This record gives sequence, C-alpha cells and structure tokens, in this order.
Amino acid sequence: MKILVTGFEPFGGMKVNPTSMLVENLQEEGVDGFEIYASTLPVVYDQCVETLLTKINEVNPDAVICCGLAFGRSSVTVERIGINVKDTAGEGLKGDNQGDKPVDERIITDGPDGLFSTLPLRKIVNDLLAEGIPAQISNTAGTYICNNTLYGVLNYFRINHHQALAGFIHFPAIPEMTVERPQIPSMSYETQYKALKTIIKSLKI
Ligand code: PCA
Repeated sequence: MKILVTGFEPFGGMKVNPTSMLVENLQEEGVDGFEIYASTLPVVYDQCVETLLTKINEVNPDAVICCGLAFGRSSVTVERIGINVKDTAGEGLKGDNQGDKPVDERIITDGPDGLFSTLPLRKIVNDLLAEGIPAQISNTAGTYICNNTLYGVLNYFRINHHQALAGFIHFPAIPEMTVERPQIPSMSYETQYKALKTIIKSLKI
C-alpha cells in the first residue's frame, strides 16, 4: 500500500513544526508493508492544496494522510470533516505565511459545505488508544490552513472520483515549544512518531 504523508512548515512565529519532522523521518525509516512518501506543505492558503495535489499526481498513493500541528490540543486528533470556510479572524491568527488573512470566505464558491474524511477514524483512534497514546476524533479542523488542505484534497477526490483515502490528523505541540508557555499541553516527539506509525498500520486491510 502506497501512502503519502504530509506535514507543514512552521507558522505563526514558531521555529519548528513537528509534523514536518514526523513525516520526513517516517519516509526515511519506512514502515514494513507500506511504501511511504513524505512532503512538507507551505502554510499558505493559495499554495497548500496545489502543492499537495502535485505530489498526489506524482506518487499516485492509495491513501493520503495530512498532518498538522494543533498548538493547545493535548491529544492526537483525527479530523472528521473539512468545512468550506477560510477564516483567520476567529482563530487569533495573524494570517498565513504570506500574510493572506481571509475572513468568512468560502474555499470553493459553489462547493459542498463540508466533506467527510475517508480514513477509518474510529479504528485509528482505537488503535492509538490501544498503544497508550491519547487520541480522539475531532469534529473541527479549524478554518485555517489545515482545514483548507483537508477540504481541498477531499473535494479534488470527490470531483475526480478518485478512490484513494484521505484525511487529516492534528498533533499537539512538542514540549520544547511550550517552555515559555507551560500552560500549553504537549506530547513528546517520540510518542507522536509512534502515533503516526500506528495510524499508518491502522490502514492495513
Ligand atoms: N497547523 C495549522 C496550519 C499548519 C499546521 O501545522 C492549522 O491547524 O491550520
């Protein structure tokens, strides 16, 4: 089974984004029984989906697992749905990495309001919990770049009747990122890495 895993570059003034390290390290190490391809996407509304689709067309994966950082969340969250909204006003965000700050916009003018992830969400969460990793289904990926990417890939697969699975996983901050804000929850890089491997293995039919 061929899997494309993506992470994101740093954003919002942070120096690192653990998801980029997670996917690049996973590609290097590999997972038995899977062909792993990794890519780091830009935190830019106008480029994230395009970059992802280019990679999808290059790799032709059976499943696409996009990963992003959810600073402030305490567990690995498996996203259920991408919504047709771009909004930086409600999230206290300063805009994307190129300064784009959409407010209350639709991603695709005449697109569906929402699109469901096609990953086996409940199985993934149960497999993570069985490994002792805090995890839950999330019913919102926000309205920033991660949601935009999830909605974009699901909409592309919908329009093109593409059979590959696609979905999104949010990961917490790593402890090094919360030193100056100790009230923010974090999860060790090692646990996050184990989580990503577990998620891939959950896809085995
Ligand atoms: N997290 C952000 C964008 C990039 C990332 O890793 C988000 O949740 O939208």
